Amino acid sequence: MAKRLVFGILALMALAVLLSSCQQSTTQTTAPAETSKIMIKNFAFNPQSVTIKAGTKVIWTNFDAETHALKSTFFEHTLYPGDSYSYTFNLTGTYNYYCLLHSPENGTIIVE
Ligand SMILES: [Cu+2]
Repeated sequence: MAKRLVFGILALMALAVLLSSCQQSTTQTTAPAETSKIMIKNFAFNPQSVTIKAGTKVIWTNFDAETHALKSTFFEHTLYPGDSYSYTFNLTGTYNYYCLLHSPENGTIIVE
C-alpha cells in the first residue's frame, strides 16, 4: 500500500518535471532577425545609404505612384506602386544598387 503511494507520488513528480520541461522548450525564443527599411519616394531611396550588420534583412517599399526597378549584382526586382521587396545581406561589404528605370536614383548598403 505504502509502495503504491510512493510510486504514485514519483509518477506525479516525473509528470511535473516532464510538463515543466515542455513549457521551457516552448517559451525559448530566438532573437528576431534585424530589419532595415528603405523608402522609395520622389524617385530617391531614403535613406540613400544604410549601414547594417551582416544578416540584416533590408526592405524597400515603393511609395511613389511610379514603378521602380531595383538592380544590384545580387538582385533585380520590379516594384510597382505600393510594392515591397526584401533581401537579406549575409556577407560584409559595400553594395551599390540603382533603379533601372530612373537614372540618378541609386543607393548604398554597407554591411559590417
Ligand atoms: Cu526608379
